[in-house]
Amino acid sequence: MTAALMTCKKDFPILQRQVHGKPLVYLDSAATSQKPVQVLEALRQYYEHSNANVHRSVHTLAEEATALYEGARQKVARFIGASQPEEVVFTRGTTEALNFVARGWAEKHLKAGDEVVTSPMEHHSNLIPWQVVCRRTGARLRFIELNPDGTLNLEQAGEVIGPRTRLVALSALSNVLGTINPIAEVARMAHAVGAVMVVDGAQSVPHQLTRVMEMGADFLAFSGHKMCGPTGIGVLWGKMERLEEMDPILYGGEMIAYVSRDTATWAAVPAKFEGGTPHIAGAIGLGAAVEYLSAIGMEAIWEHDRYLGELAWRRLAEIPGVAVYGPSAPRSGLVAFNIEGVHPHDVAQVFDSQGVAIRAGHHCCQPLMQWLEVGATARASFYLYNDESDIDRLVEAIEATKRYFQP
Ligand code: C6P
Repeated sequence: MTAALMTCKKDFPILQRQVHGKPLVYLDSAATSQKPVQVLEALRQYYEHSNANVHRSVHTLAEEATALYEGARQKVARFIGASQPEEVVFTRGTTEALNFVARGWAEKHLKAGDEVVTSPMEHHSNLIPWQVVCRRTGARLRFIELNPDGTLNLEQAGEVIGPRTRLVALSALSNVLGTINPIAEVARMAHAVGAVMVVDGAQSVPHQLTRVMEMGADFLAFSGHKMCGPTGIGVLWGKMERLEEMDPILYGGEMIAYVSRDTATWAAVPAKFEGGTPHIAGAIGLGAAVEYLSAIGMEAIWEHDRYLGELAWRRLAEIPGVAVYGPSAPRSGLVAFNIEGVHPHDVAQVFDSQGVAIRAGHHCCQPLMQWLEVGATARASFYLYNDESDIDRLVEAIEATKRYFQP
């Protein structure tokens, strides 16, 4: 572990909290991450010194706010290796970004007989928009199946991605299985048949160094709140030509070039997609978050998170009566599990009494739960502020749960 990683926990005030008289162990970063003082301070500074609307007025505060907002766009663009800041569209989060692509690009370009390809491990945000697009256009939704260990069946991907495929939508990292998907490889398959590649980066961008050009994505969606930034802000990155051919979804203030009584024309990308007053503070906070993560180093964070995910998977797999899901390695920094005979919600409740915060449920992945043949799972997810001692607390909480339910 690098020195920066070893000392970063002190940057997160909430992690000093006690829960039910025990030191908090936060293992729910896949749902939302905690925020460092650097991000909290950026939000405070903005509201205390520069709060104004952006791209509208010319007074000093408004110009400061606009410079901060556009500065955040530049920081995010650098963070993901975009070729220009204008390719970064601020949205409310991954869900909104994917819906923008579905409504603004796919509905416009797809017709009956076309095919959309996705996988059964997708979050509902990267499934339902495509179901609806297919229903509206007459296109067909197809799936790349999974291998028994929860990895993608690439051989079958080569069969399902074919001449009728217009769009492939895939998550880079699964929020349940911890599977690391071979995005660049699937993107090559998609491009070979002239399809666009949409990547759900909700779980990957916070943890992995992202280089959109090498990834081969046409669109990438992610959320600020899972990467040390505020809630309510996220990003749709798109190749400029794709964004230019995409229709806006939100009509109103600041997304226009010219409006008459009867008609209107659109502003250039990205303003075309940012109708209404945006989440200015959120964007500024996200800018501070990507600076914070970059200073620690995304390669080091990825290595650290993967190490914890793989270690946790191995340690939990050894416990009698515990089922773990997804591949053993390589895997990302989370592990979904079940304790025999105990409902995952009860598991989470006992964990909470021990000060250990995890998530339980279907994780917005009901088709994946059907594939796993379970109703729900518990899930522990790690981030830069976790370490091996947190896995010890996780294992202790499992033992405590077993004692409680199986005395
Ligand atoms: N997954 C989880 O606990 P939003 O809610 O828009 O910020 O992100 C949606 C989303 C999309 N794709 C993936 C792969 C995700 O993991 C998520 C969010 C959280 O797993 C909350 S359901």
